Amino acid sequence: MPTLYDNPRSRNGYKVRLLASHLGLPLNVVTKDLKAGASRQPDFLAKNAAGKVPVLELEDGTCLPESNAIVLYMAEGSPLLPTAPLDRTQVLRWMFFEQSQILPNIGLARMLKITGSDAQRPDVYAQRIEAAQDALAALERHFGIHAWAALDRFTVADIVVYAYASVAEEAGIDTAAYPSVVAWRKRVEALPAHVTPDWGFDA
Ligand SMILES: N[C@@H](CCC(=O)N[C@@H](CS)C(=O)NCC(=O)O)C(=O)O
Repeated sequence: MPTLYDNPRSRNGYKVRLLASHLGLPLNVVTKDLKAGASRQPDFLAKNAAGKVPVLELEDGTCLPESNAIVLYMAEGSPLLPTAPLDRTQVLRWMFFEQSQILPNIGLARMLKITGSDAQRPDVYAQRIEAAQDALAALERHFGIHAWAALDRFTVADIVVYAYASVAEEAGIDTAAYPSVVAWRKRVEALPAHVTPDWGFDA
């Protein structure tokens, strides 16, 4: 069984666990204490030179960092990752958008907020909130006319975008301005295989 190095607060790790639930794939989840610097120890840096979770370690010892790369690897051959070139490119388009527009903005604003650092670094926090609101506005325009992210059905694009779009409130953003995003989040949460972010740690 593959091992996932992760932390319960990591929404990047949650993408992988949420996908594992949708695919019915077993994972051995190992918690890395990020506050204690576990991801920067030599043994972990040998698994991911960037010193970040999540990392998926395969049974042959191969280590795969980067949440979206892990998701692509795990979903290969499943209905959640289309094979037709244009369909797959639509999925990748949202995965790139997530890494460039959603994760760095909602993710950092959330981290500043939940650690209380938003008051110490108000300029950084305000800049990230503004960019996060731009990203949410783009999602609002999309979900105003589309039920799902990439195609006319649920794919891994929905999983990766959901991971941080679902914690906008934790970043300090009022989502009342994004009703179509909220409605799409509810569609994701209503799927039978949906699990909450703490899922997998007691497995
Ligand atoms: N682009 C990476 C980002 C990974 C990342 O930022 N991980 C955070 C937790 S969500 C982390 O490990 N932080 C600890 C550190 O940087 O020491 C991905 O999508 O997996």
